[in-house]
Amino acid sequence: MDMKQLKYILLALVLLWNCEGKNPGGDASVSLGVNPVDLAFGSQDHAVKYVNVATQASWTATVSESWVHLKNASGAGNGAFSVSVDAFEGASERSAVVTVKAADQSATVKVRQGAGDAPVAGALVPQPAAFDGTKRSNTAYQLLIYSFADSDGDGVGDFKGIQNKLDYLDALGITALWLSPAHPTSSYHAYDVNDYYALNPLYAVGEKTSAKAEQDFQDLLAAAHAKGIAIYMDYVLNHSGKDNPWFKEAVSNPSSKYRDYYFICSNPSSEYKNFPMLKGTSYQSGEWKRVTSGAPVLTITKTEDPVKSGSAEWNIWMWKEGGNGAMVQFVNNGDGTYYAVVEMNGKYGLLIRPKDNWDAKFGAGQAGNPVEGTPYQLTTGGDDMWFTGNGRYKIELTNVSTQTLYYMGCFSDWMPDLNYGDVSTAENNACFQDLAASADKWINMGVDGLRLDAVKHICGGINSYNNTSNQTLLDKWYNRCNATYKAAGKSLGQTPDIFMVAEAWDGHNIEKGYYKGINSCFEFDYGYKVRDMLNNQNASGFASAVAAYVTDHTAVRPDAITSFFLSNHDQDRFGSNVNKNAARMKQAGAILLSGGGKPFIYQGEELGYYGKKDGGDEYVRTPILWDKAGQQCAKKGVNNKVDNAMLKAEISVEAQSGTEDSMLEVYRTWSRLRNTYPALATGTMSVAPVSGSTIAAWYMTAGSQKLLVIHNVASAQKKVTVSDSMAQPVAVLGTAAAAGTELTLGGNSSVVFAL
Ligand SMILES: [Ca+2]
Ligand SMILES: [Ca+2]
Repeated sequence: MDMKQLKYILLALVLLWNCEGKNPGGDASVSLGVNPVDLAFGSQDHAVKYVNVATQASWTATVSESWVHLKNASGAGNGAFSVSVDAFEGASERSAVVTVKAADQSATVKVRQGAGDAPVAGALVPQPAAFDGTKRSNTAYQLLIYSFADSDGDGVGDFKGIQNKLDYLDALGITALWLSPAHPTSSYHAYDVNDYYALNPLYAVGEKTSAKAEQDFQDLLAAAHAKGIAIYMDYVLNHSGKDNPWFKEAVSNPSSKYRDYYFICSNPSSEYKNFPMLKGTSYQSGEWKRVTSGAPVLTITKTEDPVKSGSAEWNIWMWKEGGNGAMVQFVNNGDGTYYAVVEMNGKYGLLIRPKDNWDAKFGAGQAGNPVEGTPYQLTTGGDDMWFTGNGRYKIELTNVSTQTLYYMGCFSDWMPDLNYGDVSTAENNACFQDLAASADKWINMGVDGLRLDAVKHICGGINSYNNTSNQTLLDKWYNRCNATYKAAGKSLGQTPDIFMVAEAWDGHNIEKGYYKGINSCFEFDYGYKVRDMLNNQNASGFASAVAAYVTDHTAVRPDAITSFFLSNHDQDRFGSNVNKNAARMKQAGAILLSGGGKPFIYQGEELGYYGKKDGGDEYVRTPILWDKAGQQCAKKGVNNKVDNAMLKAEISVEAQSGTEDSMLEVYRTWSRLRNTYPALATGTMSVAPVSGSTIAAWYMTAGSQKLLVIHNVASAQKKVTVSDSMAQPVAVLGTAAAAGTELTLGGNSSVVFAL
């Protein structure tokens, strides 16, 4: 954003300070300051400028001339209004006066518009064909439900919030939303699913239940579809959450059918080979986690016995509130029961665990305090227990029979990997069928597609996995979901088949193999290429590489759709990758929206967000700031871990809407262009001869329609000779001027011609 606006806001604050108590002749409680007091526009100036108003009272702004236009021209308390002007052909300067009134105070702002700043000779003025309102592009938006839009004020994004902002997404030209996982979960990001058949109660408005969430979700589906916006759910096939009842039962009950939903065994180093799905992978000790099942009982009673501790295999870690901890070991009674006698004088936290297994923590089933004299059943991984006592207590432990098992959790101990049995017959596997049945539910409800998480690690773990098995499994999954989709007959997509995009996070040469199993994958190399091209100011080979990504994929399967993106929720944001350079961020958006494949815009990129993962993943998952005042921002969705230096008024949707050359308006313009021209929306990309060391240029062709796209990725101006006609410019980013066959592009400037 414009530094000028930031300056005005600071000045307004200063004015507000200065006006305190200084209000000669007026109501002592009312003061009024406006800033700036002089606005100058060029003859053909389309800019929207802002005037800040500092007052405690209601205020109104009016203007003396009809060629000046005000927006949001009244308010109560501190605020701002915008000023724009009509084009002006006159030879000398003209002026108008804006008057702001608050109570009995008034202030004026002079608006000037003058000749003397005529456009550069040959400057290209884009004249795109009118957008007919039909969104024909395939532009998707990666949306984080928890941090996009909060509609009920609890600080966490929700389905109604998304529904309320569909106009925003529609104006951005979006035709599909990839929603972050929507299922019940134990984390904020929700990649640990606790119930694939239900939706997260936090995303409901009103009654916070899964049932209400489902109702809100159905409303969202209907409203999105009415605007031609498809909904893709994020499906996590590699693992469930540790709190999923499937996993809890799998661990606690050896005869449960859910035991086979996971990789559970007593000795993984030798037994991992017995799992057919892990064929072709090697044992990775760090990816197997220990879990102890059992239900010891703890009883605390007052005693006068002597203080006693032992050296048995069970122990208690005790810590006094606000003080240090101490470990007390139990005495073994020899009959499978244990005890210790301790002195207490205040509130103590208690943690019970077997000595040989520090991973196994037993605590209260629900957060609580053991009641003196009452047997207390403990659970694995239970909540903290607190006991307040004065005097001497006997702590007895009974029912300590436990079993220690190992399960595969390649990402984390709270994400146990799912087991689909023998991949060659996975469609008959109970776990596969259960997951597929859950997907059927959502597809039948109207969901248009799926994004599949971490597909490389499904057959295997992080360090050792089997690409071929993964592709086979995905093929079975895709076919199963597609059959449901076709039977449901609710297609909103561009093809009669379901759209499914996989996160196969690897280089292009590995990633392309995954098209054997699924009709789309994210091309991670693309974002890196755009980043490097802009940072190195070197466009060599870019257009040919991007065109080749698409043809490589269609060679694997004719219905392939290449999904391009700049960055996602697991990466440093693209804005940070180009060192917050606004010109490069805008041009990256224009590049993404003017090439082949299916573009995904990541929530916040359209506003110029930046952020790095090193402070925590939350900093690349920042909520949308909807208003300049900062009241509408789902910060609690990311546990309030936000960068307030970035989340300033200028980066808000409110400030950028209608502001020419704002990041948002650039995205809107180029997205509208993509929706206007079939050649951009779904055309074929081929390298244009004007390509050069700093010039990325290509043709987009569909039927008889052909466009020439030219981006100067250098920060300096560049002149090139164009052999095609430059008679019909349809988009300009930055500055572009033509004279004969010579095209002059400013730094990080782009132009598109209709041929
Ligand atoms: Ca909410
Ligand atoms: Ca796995």
